[in-house]
This record gives sequence, structure tokens and C-alpha cells, in this order.
Amino acid sequence: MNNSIKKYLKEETKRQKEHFELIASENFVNDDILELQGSILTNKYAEGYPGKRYYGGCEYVDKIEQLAIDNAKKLFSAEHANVQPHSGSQANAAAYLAFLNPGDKILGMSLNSGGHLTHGYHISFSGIYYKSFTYEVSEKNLMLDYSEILEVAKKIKPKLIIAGASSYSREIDFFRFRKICDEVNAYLMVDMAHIAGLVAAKIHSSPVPYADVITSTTHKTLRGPRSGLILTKEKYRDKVDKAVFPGTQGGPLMHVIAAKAQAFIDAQKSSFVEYQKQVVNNSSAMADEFMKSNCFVTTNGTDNHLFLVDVKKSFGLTGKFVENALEKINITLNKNGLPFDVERPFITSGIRIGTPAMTTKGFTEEEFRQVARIIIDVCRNFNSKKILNKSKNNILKLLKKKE
Ligand code: DSN
Repeated sequence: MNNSIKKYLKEETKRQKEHFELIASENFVNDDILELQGSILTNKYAEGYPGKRYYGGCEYVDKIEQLAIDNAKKLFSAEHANVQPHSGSQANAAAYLAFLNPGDKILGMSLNSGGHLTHGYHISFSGIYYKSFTYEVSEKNLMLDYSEILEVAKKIKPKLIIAGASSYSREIDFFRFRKICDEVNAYLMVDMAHIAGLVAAKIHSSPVPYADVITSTTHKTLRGPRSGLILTKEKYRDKVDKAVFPGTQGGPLMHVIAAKAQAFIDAQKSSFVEYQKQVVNNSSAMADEFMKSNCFVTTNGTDNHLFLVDVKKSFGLTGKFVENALEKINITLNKNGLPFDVERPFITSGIRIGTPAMTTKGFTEEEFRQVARIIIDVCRNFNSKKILNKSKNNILKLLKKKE
């Protein structure tokens, strides 16, 4: 291995070990997933689908991909699964290609309200190739207001509505979205990338009965390899499969598909359900600790694996400042725009906190509450070297407990 790459890998390994990881979209995979992603399956070209490939020698990768498909369908009770998307964004690109023509109208949650770039943001392909419109969370309580969304949908008349978010901490009512889509004759696409693990564990209601097409990543709460997934109804199977290959991708990454198969199998175990329950309990305990200390948590709490803290209102700081200050005491998280935020996306008034990764490491409510208190202490005393040193030592001590 090249010495520089080897050195950086070692340094990143150390960083991951010595930081309390609170980025809501990250997780730690198990050794099986790592082994499969690093396996000789990476050598194989397999354009096409099991039994219908454009290359020879696919007898074993066919079996692996079929295992992934069967287990994804079983895990989510879906009629059809396409396990080839390389990522969540690729899955979204393929879903649009399957259901839309260029220039068609789409309606998604705005980036500031919690949506994703690929839900129609003007500099993403989704906002360039399609005519995109947004709905917001309600100004009253910063939650989705389905009557307001219906009004927007009636005005816009989109061909497809996107439900799903990257930074929304409340349960999403997919049945209400279905009703809105039926009223305006739109397709319903659900991007469940963030909550896929919760849906698999039946802690968040499932979009499967209601959505025409569901996209996801497999590496966030689902705790599989870094990749994507599409679920759909049998009647849309052909157009979705064609939109993935050859529509938006070439050869599938068979080493990653093998790791996805393993992740879908792992997610059917009772230990996975227990893990997801702990993720949500930790998130809710941590949000509660912030609120007990008079900090502003968006929507006053959380139903899922993440929540947002308004650091401007709580401490008079920006998200960028807090992200940097916490990095110095070995806490990793990201600045995050808040609904109706007046700060630019690179500055922001908020931070996003997620519990999936450190729950995987075995931390529970009391430890997450302790980390919340450390964050609050640092935000209130960012000039105190003494507090910063003490906080960093406490984080390192906590991490040592689960080594
Ligand atoms: N939206 C990013 C996140 O949630 O971190 C991933 O695409």
C-alpha cells in the first residue's frame, strides 16, 4: 500500500476512535460489512440483473444480488427492490428518470426546512432538469402541516411529490402524503434515507403501503455499506430497473451489493430492533437535557434519531462556530440550517445532532445526557481553556469505557 495512503488511513482510524461521533447520517459498520466491501467481488463486472447479464461468469454474483433483493423485500415488506443504486442521490436520480420527463414539476421539502439537495435544490440535477417547487414546515411549530402542503400542491400541481428529509426530527405521516398526492394526481416518492433503520425496526411507520417509489441510503440508521436502494410496486418494476441500469448507472458494485445483502439480513434480527429503540431513546434523552438547560431544540424534541439545536437563540453563536469549537474537544457534528434560517448554509444558526453511531458503540441515555451537558458547557464557556481541557478529557474518558 502507498505509504501516504497508509498513514492517512491510520490517522483516520485514530480520529474515529477518539471522537464522539454525532453526525446524524453516519454510523459504524460491523466487520462482515467491511470484509465484503473489501472483497474480491470488486473485480467482477455484471451489467444487467440476475439471470440477464451482459457479461459471463456471473453465476455467483447473481446469487448474491438475488439474496440482497430478496432480503430487502422481506425486511421492508416491499413488492420489488432494486439494490444497484450506488448512493442515495443516484437512487433519487433513477427514481426521477423512471417517473418523470425533463421539465416536469416536482414538489419537495425545502433544504432549510430539512429536505435534501436532490429534492429539487436549484443547483442539483433535480432542480436543473425538473421544474422544482418546495413546501416548508409550518412557521407555527416548525413541523410539517399537511393542510398547508395540500394547499401548495393544489397550486403547483406537481407530477411527483417527495416526502422525506435530512434534518427533520418528527415522524412523517406517509398516509397524509398519499392523500395529498391522490388529490392532485401526483406520484408519491419517499426518500427514507435517514430513517430506513427505524422503518426496518418498525419504530417509524413504513412508507411502503403508500409510496409509488421509495429511495434510501443503506449506511445511515440502516448501518450497512455506503450505498443506495430503491423499493417500488411490482407494476413499476421494469421502469425503475431500466432507470437504474442503463438509465443512470453502468456496472453494479457487486462487493457493495454483497455488503447490502448482509445488512438487510442483519436488520431482521431482534438485536437490530433493540439497537434502533436505543438510538431513539438516546436522541430523546439528549434533546431533553438541552431543553432542561433552557436551550432551544427545534420542535421541542424528537421522535427519531436526530434533533436540531438553535445555537443562535440558545448561546448567541453560529452553527459554524459551534461545530469548530466542539471539534477541538473531540466531538464531531455538523452545522445545520434551521427552518427560516437567515444565516447562509455555510454559517447557519443551528447544529444537527444524531445518535446512531455512538449507540452502535454501546452508549446509553445517561452518557448521551452527559455529552449534552459538555456541549452546553463549551458553548457557554468557549473562551475558557480550563473548561475546554476538562471537556476533552471527559470525552476521551467516556470513549475509553467502550473500547
Ligand atoms: N443529507 C446528508 C446528511 O444527512 O448528512 C447526506 O446526504
